[in-house]
This record gives sequence, C-alpha cells and structure tokens, in this order.
Amino acid sequence: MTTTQLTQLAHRLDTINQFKTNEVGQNRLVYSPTWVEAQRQVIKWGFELGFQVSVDDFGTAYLDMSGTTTSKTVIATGSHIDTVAQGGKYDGLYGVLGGLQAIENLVAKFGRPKKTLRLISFNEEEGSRFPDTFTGSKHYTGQRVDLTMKDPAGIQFDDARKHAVAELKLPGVRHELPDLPTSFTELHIEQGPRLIDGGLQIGLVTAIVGQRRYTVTVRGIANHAGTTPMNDRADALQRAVDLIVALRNAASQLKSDLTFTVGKMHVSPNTSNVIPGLVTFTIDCRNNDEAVLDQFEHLIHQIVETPSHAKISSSVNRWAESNVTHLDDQLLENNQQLVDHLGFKSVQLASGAGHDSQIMAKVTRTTMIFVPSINGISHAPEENTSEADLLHGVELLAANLHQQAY
Ligand code: HGY
Ligand code: MN
Ligand code: MN
Repeated sequence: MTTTQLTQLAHRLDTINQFKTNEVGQNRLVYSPTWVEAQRQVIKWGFELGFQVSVDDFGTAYLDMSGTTTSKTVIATGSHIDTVAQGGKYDGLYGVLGGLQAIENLVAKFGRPKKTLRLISFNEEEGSRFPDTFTGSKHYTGQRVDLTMKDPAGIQFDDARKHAVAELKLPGVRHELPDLPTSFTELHIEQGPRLIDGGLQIGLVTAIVGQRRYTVTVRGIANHAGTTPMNDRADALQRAVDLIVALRNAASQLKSDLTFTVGKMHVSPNTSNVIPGLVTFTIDCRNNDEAVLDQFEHLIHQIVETPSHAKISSSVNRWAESNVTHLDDQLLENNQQLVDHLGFKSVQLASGAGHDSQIMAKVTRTTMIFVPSINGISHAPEENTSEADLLHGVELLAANLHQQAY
C-alpha cells in the first residue's frame, strides 16, 4: 500500500471522526445526526470511486464494485458505522473504510474484479442506543428486529430509522436489500491486548464468543434520606449493589473466563437526599461455551429473584443474545497462507468482542482479520492503532479479496 493510499485512509478516518457531538470520543449512535453525516459520506466516497450504491430499509449502505463477468458471485467485506457512547475512532469504522481502501487499491492495480466486490457499512452493531444489537446484519440476513423498541428518550426505532434512511437517498442511490454474498470478510481492531502484547501484526479469528445482555430492575420505596430510620428502608440502590456483588462472585466462581460487566445503571429519582425507589442496571456476559452462559443465566434469575425484603422486588429480562460462532476454516487457512506470504507476524485467536461476522456466519462463509489495539483499549476515546498496523490489515484484506474476486 502506497503512502498516498495510507494518507487517503487516514484522511477518510479523520473526516468521519470529525463529525462530533459535544461528548468526548465518538458518539455515532445509530440514526443520530453524526451517524447520518457519516453514512452519507461513505456513500459519496462510493460514488466518487465508481461503486454502485444501495441502501436498505435499516440504512445499511452496500457499495458494489461490479464484476466484469456475468458471475452472480458477490464477495463482501465491511463492518458497522455506529459506535458506543464516548467510543473510539476505529471500532467498526476501520472495517468500513479499510474495506473501501482495499477495493480501491485492487481496482487501481488490477482493474475491475471478475466477480462483484461489495463493501457493506452496517447501520448498527453496538446496541448502544436501542435495546438490541447487530440490527444491520440481522436485517440483511433475514432475522427479525423489533421495530417498536425505544431508546432511553422514548424514540421508537422505526421512527428514527425512517427519518435517517430518508436522508441517505442521495441521487443515484438504489433503495433495496441486495442478495447475500458468497463470502464475508470483516476487518476490525482486536479491541484487546493479545496482539499488541505479543508483538503481533495480524490476528486471524477462529471464533467469536457468545454474549447475552440483560436489564435488572429493582423496585423499593423512595423516601426521605433524613427522617427514614435505617432499619425501615426499602432502598433499591443498596439492594442493587448487593445483587451486583453477588452476581460478580457467582460469575467468577462459575468460570474464570466468563466476562461479567455492569456498564449502565439508572437510579431514580437520582437525588442526593432521596432513598432510591427504582434502580435498573445492565448485565453483559460472554463466554466461548454456550453451556456456561446457560448456567450463568440460571444463576442470574436465582440471585435476582430471591426475595430480600418485604418491600423490595427485583426482576431480570434478557434483551440480546448472540451464540458462540465458529468462523469458516477454509477462509481462515487461506488468510493464514496469505499473511505468511506477506510476512506479517500473526496468531489465530477467538474474539472476546461481538461482531457482525457472527450474524453473517449464519448465512455465508465468514472470516475476520484483526489488527492490534494500542494498550488493548477499545470502546473509549483512547482507542488507537498504529498507521503501520492499519496498513497491514488493509494489505491482507486486499490479498484476500483479490484471491476470491479476480
Ligand atoms: O460489544 C462488543 O463486543 C462489540 O464491540 N459491539
Ligand atoms: Mn465493532
Ligand atoms: Mn464495539
């Protein structure tokens, strides 16, 4: 990859990461104004580079570099354009723009491919605005998504979706859901410490952990902080704290590599001189063994639903689940040969992060390529990857796509 091409990639990453809110980090939550700006920009670059562009009902953009033969085979790459709140510059976006760069490089060097190359910019993967994850790849692969679900401000997914998609109808954009591809390769940052700590340049992903997300609701009685005796309180927050400690202990006793995270909590009325009457908190748990997730789910219900106080009740509901996913062995082996030929230091590893690839793998041959995350940090403004490593990922992806489409 030439310096110019690197500059192009750096420029495009920077352009989209400049679409800011007043929050720290990246806040491209699905269908937000920064999200619309970013997806419109991807579409514009697509047209500039000679792609045909279509957008589906969920706002996922499909950029096709059509093949020179009559083959109906479509070779796809891509990732998601949305971010978590206060997220980083590379999660998702690197797979979209790195994929664009890889195809641009191939066309510059070899002309158009024999088989169509498709870059996919999925509308949403994170589940950071609405209570569901992977809505873009789920829609593309025919899985049902609840259009009536609401964000914390009470805005319905379907309403936000319609408004945002209307803004993507630039001249020349086709509004359709394309056929599924013959294969899907996702370029992504590792979002963890293994590559950077091992002095490695590439991670070839063998499998993706299963993950489940829940919301626990604890109902007590709001009351005066000063006049209510300590032995006569139905304090929802104290109960929530006890539950979180008990759940964390249960997770670590069940299996050391079962990840357990409480990332979001809402306290009501969230006022310093009022005993909280209502608390909700989320649970994100992951493991590469489905049976462990089942066992932990049983423990979650057992712990949360055990009565603790006559005036306190607690309940739990699961709102997202994705299974442990094994990725395509042959594509993995092909990538291993390509990366060895390119001379990059690599390792095969399972992903602790969820990805659209685990949805795509249900319907087509799927593989993933990781590049290192500096200090292993992700889902934070400090998320970073060196330019050299960004290049290595794009070079390997280009070799992978060349092998499949030329
Ligand atoms: O949460 C995840 O694993 C992914 O980054 N969405
Ligand atoms: Mn991601
Ligand atoms: Mn993410």
